[in-house]
Amino acid sequence: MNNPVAEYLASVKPEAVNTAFLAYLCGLTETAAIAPKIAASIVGELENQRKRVKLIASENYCSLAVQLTMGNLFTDKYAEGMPGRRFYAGNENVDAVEADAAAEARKLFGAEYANVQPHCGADANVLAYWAILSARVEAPALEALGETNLYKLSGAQWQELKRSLGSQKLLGLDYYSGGHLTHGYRYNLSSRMFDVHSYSVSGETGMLDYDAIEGQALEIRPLILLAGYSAYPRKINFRRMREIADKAGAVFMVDMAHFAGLVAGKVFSGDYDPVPHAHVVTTTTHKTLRGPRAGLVLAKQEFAEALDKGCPLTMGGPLPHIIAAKAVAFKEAGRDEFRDYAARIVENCRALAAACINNGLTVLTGGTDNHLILVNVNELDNGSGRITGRQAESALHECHITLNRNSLPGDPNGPWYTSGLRIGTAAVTTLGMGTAEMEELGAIIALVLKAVSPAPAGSKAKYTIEPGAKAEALDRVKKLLDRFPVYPELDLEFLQKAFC
Ligand code: DSN
Repeated sequence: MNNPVAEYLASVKPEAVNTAFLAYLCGLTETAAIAPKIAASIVGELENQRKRVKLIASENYCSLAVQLTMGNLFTDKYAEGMPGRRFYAGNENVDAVEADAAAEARKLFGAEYANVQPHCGADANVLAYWAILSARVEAPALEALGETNLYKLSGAQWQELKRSLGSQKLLGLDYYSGGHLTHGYRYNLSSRMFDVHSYSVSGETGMLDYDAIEGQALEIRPLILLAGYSAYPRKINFRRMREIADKAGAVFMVDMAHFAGLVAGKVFSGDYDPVPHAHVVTTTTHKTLRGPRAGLVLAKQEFAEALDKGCPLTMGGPLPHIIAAKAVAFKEAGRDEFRDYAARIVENCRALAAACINNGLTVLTGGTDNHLILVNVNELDNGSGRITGRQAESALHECHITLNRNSLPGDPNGPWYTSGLRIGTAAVTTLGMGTAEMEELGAIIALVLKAVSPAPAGSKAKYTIEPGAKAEALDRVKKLLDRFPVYPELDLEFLQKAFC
């Protein structure tokens, strides 16, 4: 097509113009004029997402309002500092956007303080860790030296202060129990910043054992007690965790990246809402919260000063165009429809867990309280050997079901091959699917997993899948997705003709 925008406009009556589609079309036309392959890949991604059902627990589909807010001239601005106190001139509008986004975040979560600058969850965690170190370790150390300003320290004092900062204890959920890499995993910066200790889920129930955590915390006396997860299917009692932190003299930090949408949507309230209980809460904004790919830190006022020094502490220039999209997402998450959405995520997840169990799969802890379940695929023996999480993930992807393999507590197959699958319902709930569709998805997943065998025998990555089962699964996924298209506002056929 010479000019896709003109062709589209000529094909519709003015009152029938689809503005979201038109906006996409204009954007892709600009992109294709410079980089046609990039435009084709964007359309290719839509095609891919239309034909594969997304069950990755950490992904979602944000609104087109959020997406379109990201593509604007704010990307050209440098804005180190905080609203009203920048290291560059010309930030009047960035100030307005950032102040609005932070106010929306505070209102949505009932937080005393919000920093909307982190680019992602890992960024938010590094900022939170250093702000806690600054407020609780560095500031008292400076005070003991009769100083408030790092620049006034002698070379020897500065060296001594730096040495002391890395020796504090962090106590978080261990990786195999569902903790995140940034919670002290050996290959992550967090394990170099802190003397890391971990608590695990109970070997009997697969759930957190608060009395055991309390015993550990009182023995270790960490600077930070950290709660939160990437792969734990149950809710956490944050009031109880705060009690433990207080007894141990620790700062209580929560990483709610996975379940921020359930907090915003009031599914997790009272003892299960981390914001009133924790000193510092971090999150991503793109998982259950359904905003742009980015991060956020919420905190009690005590940490505001340290967090406001995020630049130059751990961050450079913020991304004002993404912060604008965060403001849009926070407004969306404050609506009644979002509460309904959050409740349906969990309802769907419970239905999916039941469907998996009814179809003979092993679901850890016997169910879920949140948006994800963990399935132990290593329990299945299809006659020619047990499969790994990696084989299960690949076979399901071949059948157009996208999810990810995951380590399980005490996993004999390690973090690469794994024995588990993590399955989440945030994205399919956005598409409008309900419990009937979860029953169908559970049945299709079981159909595929029961048809997979390691091949050659003993392989942890290669596999065969029985062709009849694969054909049936592909057909059933297609029928499901035909009823629930991703971004129905976008005319895929038109975009393919224009850009592919
Ligand atoms: N990668 C995200 C997840 O899948 O949980 C967190 O980093």
